[in-house]
Amino acid sequence: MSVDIGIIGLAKSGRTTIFNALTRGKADTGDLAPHIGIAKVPEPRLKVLVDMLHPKKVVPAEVRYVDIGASVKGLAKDKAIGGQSLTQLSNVDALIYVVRAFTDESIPHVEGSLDIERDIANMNLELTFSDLALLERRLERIEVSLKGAKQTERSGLLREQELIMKIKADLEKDVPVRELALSTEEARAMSSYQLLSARPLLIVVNIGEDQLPQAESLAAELNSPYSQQRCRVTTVCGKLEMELAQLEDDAAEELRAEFGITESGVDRIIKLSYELLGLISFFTTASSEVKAWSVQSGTEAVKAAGKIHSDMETGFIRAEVISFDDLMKCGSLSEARKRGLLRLEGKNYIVQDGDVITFLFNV
Ligand SMILES: Nc1nc2c(ncn2[C@@H]2O[C@H](COP(=O)(O)OP(=O)(O)OP(=O)(O)O)[C@@H](O)[C@H]2O)c(=O)[nH]1
Ligand SMILES: [Mg+2]
Repeated sequence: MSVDIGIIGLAKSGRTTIFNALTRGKADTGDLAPHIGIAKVPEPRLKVLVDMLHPKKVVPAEVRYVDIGASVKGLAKDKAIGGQSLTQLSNVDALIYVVRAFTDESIPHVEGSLDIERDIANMNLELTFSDLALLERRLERIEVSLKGAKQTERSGLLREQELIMKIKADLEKDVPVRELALSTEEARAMSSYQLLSARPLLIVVNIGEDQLPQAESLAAELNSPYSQQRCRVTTVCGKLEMELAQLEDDAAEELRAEFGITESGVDRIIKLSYELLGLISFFTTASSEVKAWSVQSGTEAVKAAGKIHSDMETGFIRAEVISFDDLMKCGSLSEARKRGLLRLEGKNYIVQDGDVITFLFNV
C-alpha cells in the first residue's frame, strides 16, 4: 500500500513535466491522457542502514503520483471531464496544484496572462464547487431517506445532515474543509465523501530557469498568505527538474551546482507532501532486506505491522524496537541487544519516526 498524490492544475501549467520529474518518467507532455507513476521516497537514513547491515536488498517507501489528464478548470462544471477526473482523484491522499510562473511566448497561458494569485484562487473555487455539488447531492438523498426512515435511523441521518450543513456554510465562505477543526468522529464521517478541499495541498509554483535566483524569496512571499494548516507553497523549475531526473546522480549533482541549486526540487516536493500528510518512516531489516515504510504519525505497532502483511497484524505478538539513533550508537543489532537497547513493545506502542522494528507474530 502506497501513498497516492494527485497532480492538478490548469492546461499547460507543467503538470506532466513535474510528474516526469517526480517519477523519473518520460510521459509525453503533449498527451492529455492521465498518467500514473511511482517515485521512491528519498530517505538518507536508508543508506546509513544499508552501509551498516549490508542487506541483500533495499526497498525504499513509494509514492504514487497521478497526473490528471484534464485541466482543473471546469472540474465542477463540465460533467464529462469532471466526472472522469473526480474518479481519478477520489482516492488520492493529497493534492499537488501546479501553478505556472514560467514565461514562454510559444506556449500561451490559458488565461491570457501570468497571475499566480488568480490561478490559486480559481483552483480553490473549483475544488469548493466540486465539494459543494457533492454535499448538495448527499443532502438531497438524506431528505429522501428521512421520509421513510425508522425512528432508529433518524438520529444518524439528522446528525449527518447537521454536519453537512455546517461544512457547506464554511465552504460557501471559501473555507476549505482541510482548515476546519473537525472532531475525530466528524472527520471520519466526512472522509467517506472524499471531498477534494479536505486533502492536504501542496502548491507547486513552476518557475522558469531565469527565475531560479528568486526561487526562495518567491516561495517565502507566497507561503505567508497561503501557508495554512495542511497547505504549503514551494517553487520548482519543472523543466530543469525533469532534465535532472533523467541524469545519473553525479551528473545531476553537477548540473544542479551550475544553477546554484542546493536541494533537489523533487526531493523537496516529496518531503513537503510527507509533512503535510503527517507521515513518518520506520524500517524493517528481516530476511536480509532493509525496507522503509510510511505510516501516519500516531500509528500503533499492530497497525504498522498490518502495513507489511495482514497476517502480521492478526497474529501480532510483539515488536522488537530500537531507534535509528540508538542503533547507530551500537553499530549492530546484536550489540544493541547486548546493551539492552532493543525494546520489546506491545500492540499499542506508538511507532516513532526512525524506529527500526522486527515484528514477532503467529501465522
Ligand atoms: N520554459 C519552460 N517551459 C516549461 C516549464 N515547464 C513546462 N514547460 C513547457 O510547457 C509546456 C506544457 O508543459 P506540460 O508539462 O505538458 O504541462 P501540462 O500542464 O501537463 O499541460 P497539458 O497536459 O497539455 O494541459 C511544455 O511544452 C513544457 O515543455 C518550465 O519550467 N519552463
Ligand atoms: Mg499534461
